[in-house]
This record gives sequence, structure tokens and C-alpha cells, in this order.
Amino acid sequence: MARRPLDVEALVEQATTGEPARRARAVGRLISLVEDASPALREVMARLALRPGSARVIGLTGSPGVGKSTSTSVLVAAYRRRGLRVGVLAVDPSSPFSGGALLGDRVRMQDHATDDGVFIRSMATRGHLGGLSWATPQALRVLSAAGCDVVLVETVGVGQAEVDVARLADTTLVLLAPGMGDAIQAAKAGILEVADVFVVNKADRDGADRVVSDLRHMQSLGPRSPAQATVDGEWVAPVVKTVAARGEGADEVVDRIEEHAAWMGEHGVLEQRRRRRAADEVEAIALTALRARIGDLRDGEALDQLAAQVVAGALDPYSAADRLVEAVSA
Ligand SMILES: Nc1nc2c(ncn2[C@@H]2O[C@H](COP(=O)(O)OP(=O)(O)O)[C@@H](O)[C@H]2O)c(=O)[nH]1
Ligand SMILES: [Mg+2]
Repeated sequence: MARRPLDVEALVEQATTGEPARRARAVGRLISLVEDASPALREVMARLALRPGSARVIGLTGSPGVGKSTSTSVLVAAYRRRGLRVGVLAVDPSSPFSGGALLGDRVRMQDHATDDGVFIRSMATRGHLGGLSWATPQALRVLSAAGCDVVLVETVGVGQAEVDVARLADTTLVLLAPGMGDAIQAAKAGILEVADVFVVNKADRDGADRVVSDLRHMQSLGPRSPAQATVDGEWVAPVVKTVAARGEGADEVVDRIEEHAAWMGEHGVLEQRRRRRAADEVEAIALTALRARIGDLRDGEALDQLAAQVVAGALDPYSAADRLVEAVSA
């Protein structure tokens, strides 16, 4: 069955000014275009650039099971109590096994399913080269243009993506819990440095205070030690204990996020982070375009002829590569 031709202008119009149900559907369709790396994205992004919105982006990172999804849900409630519109983006960068996890998250998010002020979307960027770097900012742009004041980004899965999500956020929450993702593991994984706020979740369990004191101890050893940072006017990530399963501590987390936002504003850090995010995105799009063109060259004669010259000893491989780069960037 032939699909209706895509009317990007109408879709963007609906996503930004439509009545709530249509707006939510349009947002969903736009994010699907991002997920599919659709050729229509060029026009979508050109139109969205005229309506940037003003969403702040909060990243949640931490080991699986630490309570990211539960915390996301209670943070949504906390922001809604403050009258803000909230987007949730659950990003699945790679894992083919996370369908169940996303499903579980959807169930957890059902409290918010009928709330007009909440947009919830999951997105798989699997299979896209550099997908996290370009697809996530684009999905964020959709949610911002749709009127979200705050977007919470949770990654599903483990590893580098957990750290990478921090590069996408204005404020990054690093979640820890007793017995899992403790402070030492966090230090090893390189996520201590990316934290703007530490959340020690599952504070109803034994060992939470230990996690807090371990964190404070490690902070005192690090380059941004609290004493030194006070002198320099730098930000020291505060540590908040929560019991996400009972909604406890969410308001305090939001307060700390607000303080971090104010600090970033005063020190020009917000602008700096947003430029870095845009730079990552532009670079990822450019690399994708260059790879596609090199692929074209492979299909054509150019690369083959260069390879023949390298084999014949007429050209060294570096000079051949230079010519290839010249050809693709012409
Ligand atoms: N005891 C306790 N369990 C929690 C708390 N927060 C979340 N959980 C449970 O921990 C499990 C994993 O939570 P989830 O939010 O899916 O973690 P995620 O993998 O980081 O997204 C679930 O069974 C939650 O119900 C908490 O504060 N205390
Ligand atoms: Mg989760």
C-alpha cells in the first residue's frame, strides 16, 4: 500500500501548534523520521530551526537497575507539580536485547500517559553510525519545538552510551545505589566527572550513607574538590539521596537541577555545552555524508583506479587517500 506523501510543513505545524492529541501524534511521527534517518529530516530540521523552543535537557545515567526509569517518572511528576511541560526520551543506542526494558519503562510511565503536558518517546538509534550524536539532538529539537520546558533523557543499555548521554545534556544526573553502581565502579567507568548532580537512589536500603560518604571522599580527591571549587567559583556536584520507588527526594533533585541551571547561566556554561552538542551533531552529519560519498566512489571508478595505481607502485597510499578526500569534498 502506498503511503501518503509526507507533508513536512503540516507535520511541523501540528507538532508545534496543534491541539494536544494531534500534537502528540505529530511529535511521534517526527521522532520516527529521526529514528529512520529519513531523507525528509533535512526539511524537518530547517523548519524546526525557526522554532527552537526553550527546553532544558536533563540526562540520567547510571548502571541498569539503579532506578533511572523510576526516577524519570517521579521527576516528571515533580516538574508537572511546578507547572512545566515535560518530555521524556528513552534512547536505546545499540542493544538488540532491550525491547523488554523499554516495555517495562512504558508500563512505569503509564501514570503520565493521559497527561497533555507530558510527551514520552523511546527511540532506537541502532545501526546509525554516530546515531547517538545526531539522532538524539534532533529528537530533542522536536520535543523542544513542541513546547517542552524540560526533557529528561534516559539511555537504555550500558557502556559508553551512558557517558555519551552526558555530552548531550545541559545537566547530567548520575545515579548510584547501594550494592550497584557504587562510587568506586562509577569512578572506574569515568562517570564521576560527568556528574552535575549525584543521586544516591534506593536510600531505603542499607549502605546508602556509605555510598554518599564514598562519593564525597572521591570528590575531595578529585580536581574539583569542594574546598578548591568554592575558591574558584566552580560547580561541585551535590549528592542527593532518594527513594524513587516512593517518590522521595524528587523535589530536592529538581531544586539542585535548578541551582545548576542558574550556575551555568552565570558562568556561560550553558551556551558552551549547547555549542558542543551542536558541534557533535554537525560533525556526525558531515561524517555520514562523507561516508556516503566515499561509498559512491567505491561503486564508481575513482577508488578502483586509485587502488590500481597503489598496487602498481605509481602512487603511495597517503597520496591516494588525499586524492580521494579531494574528490569527496569537491
Ligand atoms: N528498594 C528500592 N527499589 C527501587 C527504588 N527505585 C527503583 N527501584 C526498583 O529497582 C528496579 C530497577 O528500576 P529501574 O527504574 O527500572 O532502573 P533502570 O534500569 O536504571 O531504569 C525496579 O524493580 C524498581 O522498582 C528505590 O528507591 N528503592
Ligand atoms: Mg530504565
